[in-house]
Amino acid sequence: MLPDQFTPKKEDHFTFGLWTVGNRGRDPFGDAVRPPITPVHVVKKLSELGAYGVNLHDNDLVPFGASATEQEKIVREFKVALKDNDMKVPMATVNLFYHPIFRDGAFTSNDPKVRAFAIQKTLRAIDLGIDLGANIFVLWGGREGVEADVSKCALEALKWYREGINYLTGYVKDQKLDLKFALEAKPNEPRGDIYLATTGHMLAFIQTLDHPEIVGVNPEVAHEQMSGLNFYHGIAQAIDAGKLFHIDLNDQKPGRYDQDLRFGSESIKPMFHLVRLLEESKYQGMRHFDAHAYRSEDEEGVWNFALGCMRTYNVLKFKAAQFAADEEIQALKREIASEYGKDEYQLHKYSSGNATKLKNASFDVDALAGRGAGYERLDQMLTELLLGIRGGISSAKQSEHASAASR
Ligand code: GCO
Ligand code: MN
Ligand code: MN
Repeated sequence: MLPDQFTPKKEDHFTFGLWTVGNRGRDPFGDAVRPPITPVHVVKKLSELGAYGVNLHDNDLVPFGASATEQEKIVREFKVALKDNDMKVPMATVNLFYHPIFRDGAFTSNDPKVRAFAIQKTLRAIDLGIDLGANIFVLWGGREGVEADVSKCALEALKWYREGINYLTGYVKDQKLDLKFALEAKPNEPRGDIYLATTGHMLAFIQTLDHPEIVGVNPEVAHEQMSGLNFYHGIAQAIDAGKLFHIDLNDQKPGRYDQDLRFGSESIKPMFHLVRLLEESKYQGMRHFDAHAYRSEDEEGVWNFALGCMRTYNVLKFKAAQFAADEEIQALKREIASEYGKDEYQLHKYSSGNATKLKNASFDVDALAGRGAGYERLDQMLTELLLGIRGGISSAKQSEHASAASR
């Protein structure tokens, strides 16, 4: 494909997990369909495609149980590949789900020895992440849940979960590491039910921790959509709370298992709103993809998948700029806003005087209730813009808005 304005560039800050492009297409019903791709090859290929970096679980790079000498050799070679390809590792994480020891949870296992092992493994993964330059550490508690609630008390499990995270933030503070945690929610899969099922649950939980200032969230598109939730709303809440430290971009058909589809391959309009929000709110973090190629694909399909994720983000960013520059759309938005008038009751500020005024105010309830909103026309304009039959703005203006949106 010839380069165009949507071709990914380093400054777009796109990252992929080693486990994403490295996914071999195994599923509960069938074996791997693709040969393994080495981390060094992933780094080279992603860099060629324009990605900024790669993220990893400890065991994506260093096999479980490797000796210190083996680890040292693997990390040394990996660092050379990063340097040669101008690639970064902005985020690291820990695998607390694959090994059978975690069959009944890691931080929330009933067995204190398993909980201790999980914390030990995470401390070591933090050290590895720091060594590779990461400043975000994601915690996804894939096994932190139950099939049968008779197995453990949910209150106890939450207490253990909190103890685990407090231990880790204690370590980061004590060692003066430049690292923040991002908690990733998921409602189920692989467990029947996973504790702290949504980003909203995580945001509330964070406030109960010892060091909430270094803990935020890592929301994933698929995980919120599995619960039938509006991802854009969840992201707005995370931004509002100052907690959007990282993001897992992918896609998902509603009501399915976790599909981890190519970003924007299904939910074009919701992902438009998401990208517009990320860009306009000046989100500073990485645009990280936690998705994988269809099982039908060979390695070439994997790189097409990766390029597709990044291009779709850039196309949606361009569409957000077009939306902002579309005179008719903006005029309709202004018209809608002006019809609503201004906030004459000062609702942003309680005072006893304001409250007295409000209690005595009279409203024309019938007129207010009878008014149509105009959103059918507005949303149709957005639909046509996304389908490519609107966009009558000059290319100069488009790039002006695109660069404003990326600032
Ligand atoms: C999943 C999760 C994981 C995590 C990853 C980072 O559903 O499998 O999304 O991919 O994001 O383990 O901790
Ligand atoms: Mn997922
Ligand atoms: Mn994820």
